[in-house]
Amino acid sequence: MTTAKTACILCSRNCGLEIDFVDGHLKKIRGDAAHPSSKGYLCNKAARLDYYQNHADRLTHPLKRQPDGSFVRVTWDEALGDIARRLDAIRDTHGGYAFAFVGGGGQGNHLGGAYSRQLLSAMKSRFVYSSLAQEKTGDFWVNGRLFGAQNCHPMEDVEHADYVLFIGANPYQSHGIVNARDTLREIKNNPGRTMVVIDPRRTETADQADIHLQLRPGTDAFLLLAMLSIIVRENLHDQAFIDAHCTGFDQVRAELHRVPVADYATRADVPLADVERVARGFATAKRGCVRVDLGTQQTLHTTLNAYLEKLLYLVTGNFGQSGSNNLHTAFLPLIGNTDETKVKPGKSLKRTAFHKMAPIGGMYPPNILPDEILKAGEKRIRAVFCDSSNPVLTYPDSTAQEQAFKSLELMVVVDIAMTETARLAHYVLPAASQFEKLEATGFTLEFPENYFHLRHPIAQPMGEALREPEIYTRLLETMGVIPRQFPVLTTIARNEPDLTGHLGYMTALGLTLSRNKRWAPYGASIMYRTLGKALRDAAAAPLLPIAMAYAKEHAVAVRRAGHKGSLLTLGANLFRAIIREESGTVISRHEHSEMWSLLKTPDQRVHLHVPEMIEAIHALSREVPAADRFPFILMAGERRSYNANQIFRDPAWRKVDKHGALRMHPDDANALSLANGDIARCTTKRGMLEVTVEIDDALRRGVVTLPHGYGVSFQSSKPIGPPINRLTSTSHCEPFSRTPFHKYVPAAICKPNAI
Ligand SMILES: Nc1nc2c(c(=O)[nH]1)N[C@H]1C(S)=C(S)[C@@H](COP(=O)(O)OP(=O)(O)OC[C@H]3O[C@@H](n4cnc5c(=O)[nH]c(N)nc54)[C@H](O)[C@@H]3O)O[C@H]1N2
Ligand SMILES: Nc1nc2c(c(=O)[nH]1)N[C@H]1C(S)=C(S)[C@@H](COP(=O)(O)OP(=O)(O)OC[C@H]3O[C@@H](n4cnc5c(=O)[nH]c(N)nc54)[C@H](O)[C@@H]3O)O[C@H]1N2
Ligand code: SF4
Ligand SMILES: [Mo]
Repeated sequence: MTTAKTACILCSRNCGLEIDFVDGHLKKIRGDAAHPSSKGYLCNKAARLDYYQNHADRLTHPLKRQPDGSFVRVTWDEALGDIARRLDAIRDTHGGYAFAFVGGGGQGNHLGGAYSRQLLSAMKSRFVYSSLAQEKTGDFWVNGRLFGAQNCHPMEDVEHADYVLFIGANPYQSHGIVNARDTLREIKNNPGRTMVVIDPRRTETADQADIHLQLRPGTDAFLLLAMLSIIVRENLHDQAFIDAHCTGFDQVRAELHRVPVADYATRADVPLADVERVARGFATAKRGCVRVDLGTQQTLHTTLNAYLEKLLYLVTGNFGQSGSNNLHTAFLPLIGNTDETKVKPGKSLKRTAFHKMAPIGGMYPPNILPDEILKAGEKRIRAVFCDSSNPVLTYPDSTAQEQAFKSLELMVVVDIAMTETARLAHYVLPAASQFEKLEATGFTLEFPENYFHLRHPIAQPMGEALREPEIYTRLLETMGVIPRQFPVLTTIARNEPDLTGHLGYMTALGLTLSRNKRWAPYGASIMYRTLGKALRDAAAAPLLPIAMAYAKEHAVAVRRAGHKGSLLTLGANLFRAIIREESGTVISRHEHSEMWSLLKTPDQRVHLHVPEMIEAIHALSREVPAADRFPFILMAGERRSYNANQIFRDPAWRKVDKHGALRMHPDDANALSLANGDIARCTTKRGMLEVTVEIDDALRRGVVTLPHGYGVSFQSSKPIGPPINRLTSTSHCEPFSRTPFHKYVPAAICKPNAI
């Protein structure tokens, strides 16, 4: 038995863990009290992690699909040799439009991204399709306009707030905030603090709240505008804050004055007195913050919702202080900045061939992927590399995604398991699990103290599985884009005394890359093969320049976190600490007043006036509620106690809710003569599923929910629980960001024999 430190890989909190590893199994799983953020906290799901590590769908060898759909085992050399030849041919014949990278890191594994993204350069492509672009890109776009860059990302300091608004977020189940259940309990038990939940369902979080506004689904924009209007009409905005830190308030205020408050409260179906109470309460609280999630991001008016939610905390001055919303630093960069107004003269954003869609935050949305594969003619995507994602189950319209993937000239899946998506691939490449390699995430989302957790392997890869750094480096070498050896760099890395902070190596690398510009995009793999030889784990090598850049940009805060060194050595010392500290490292400690330096607007002010959003406010005022032939609104993808994206495959991991039930209000169930446990049919414009009914008086009438994370065909079985994206469609999305309206899917429910 060994006991090792690592982290949970099931959600963006990545709580620190201490695990007893016995005979290949993750046995006793405890919270790690030394972890800088979770401090020993865990939720119910972490105890089940052995079901991720050990299950019958784990991959142990590279596989090649045969014409009859079966797979045969091949060697790594055969697989990578053939993949490299086919990629070269596709690029040389059709150019950069022909290749897309799909996925690239789930809830726990972003280090591999430093390596996998190099393949885009090798394929002359910029097309990264990511799940983040089916939830957060509307939000990133707004951040670009308000704060000057799409990767200026605000988070909320719920732990220290007196007044918290949860809008379309259920942190009791989904977490996403520091030690969610403890934090919620503390607010609940403190009479001086107020928690408001805005959600069509009385969620587990709403059960802890002081106030629950059970709005009609898809009406957040109306409700938020009504709240903002009340705030400016009653002069509850923070004029001193606005004068000091913002521009454009006058135009915004003029718009807000025009909002028909009572009408909009009615549209949202929330009593006006409640809207007023929350607007006033939030605006006058000493320290308030707003947390949103998929309930505003995967529903109608996605991008406008993001703008209004941010206006709420900005006009009330709840920004840049303890207990408010704050920008934070980023260590591993997750989000890019592709704001069309920031493109350098002579350059343009790479638009997709069919939808002419520009990237947001550097990513393209899953909703357009099938069309870009099937309908883009000569410029269509012909080859896809899919890594750490299971788009057949998780992207909108499983049937369309399958059809598109089946038409590809080359599809390669890198995963730890045989998934629904992998079954469609020409090659399936087995990756080491997250407990079998050095790993980390870019979920470094805290302020004023931010931390980074580099996890070391606690087990050996299974069979012939390889770690992603090795897979992608070998592929690039096989494609001939980088040589297999760099003798000079290897020698310098080996011989340089550790104390110099790899300065000699970094200088030599800089010279090599400036003399051989064609190698510049492949720095991660070059460092892995050369500097890696001098490190405890080669995969850490690209973190050195990242740590150096971070230390340069935030030198004062890095030193305040206890790291020492001169301008030249601080970064290398930070890098060393990151490798050494097995529970995670505090990388920076800011003062709240320093948050303003993280803004990227030239005047370091927040630009409140966003013309496109003002236009969206006008469009909203003209919107007439649509009559639909479907009587229900289905929320396709609820977070519950036993789902965790598509990370687990073995259904035995679940203690409850084995069927992934359809929740429905008792009155609706009565009207359809449905009882708990009955089978019902759920039909949408796109598909039909048979589901198990669970009666739930926490819902609004006319709203039903299905969970995310089910529908797995474990060991090629029939889908277990609802594969919800059979019900969703690629065109049911926000026209602007193309994020799907998963929380607002018109549906009909009936008894199976009723049709
Ligand atoms: N247990 C568990 N936790 C997870 C995950 C998981 O799969 N399982 N996944 C992780 C990931 S990737 C993510 S992105 C997060 C998502 O986390 P959340 O967004 O918190 O989770 P959801 O349950 O998808 O949606 C949140 C709430 O939105 C509400 N909602 C639906 N429609 C509307 C609306 O029109 N307006 C408002 N205001 N609310 C609405 C729903 O009732 C629901 O309570 O969870 C993370 N954590
Ligand atoms: N209808 C509907 N659809 C949704 C949602 C919804 O609410 N409703 N939620 C959306 C959201 S918010 C998200 S974030 C996505 C999530 O969906 P995806 O982007 O598909 O992400 P995961 O489910 O995390 O993907 C997990 C895959 O990564 C593999 N994996 C695990 N560890 C490793 C590793 O170390 N290396 C490699 N190479 N692979 C690994 C797992 O085996 C699994 O196949 O789903 C989205 N889809
Ligand atoms: S799933 Fe639970 S234990 Fe795991 S990181 Fe999220 S909150 Fe922590
Ligand atoms: Mo997500």
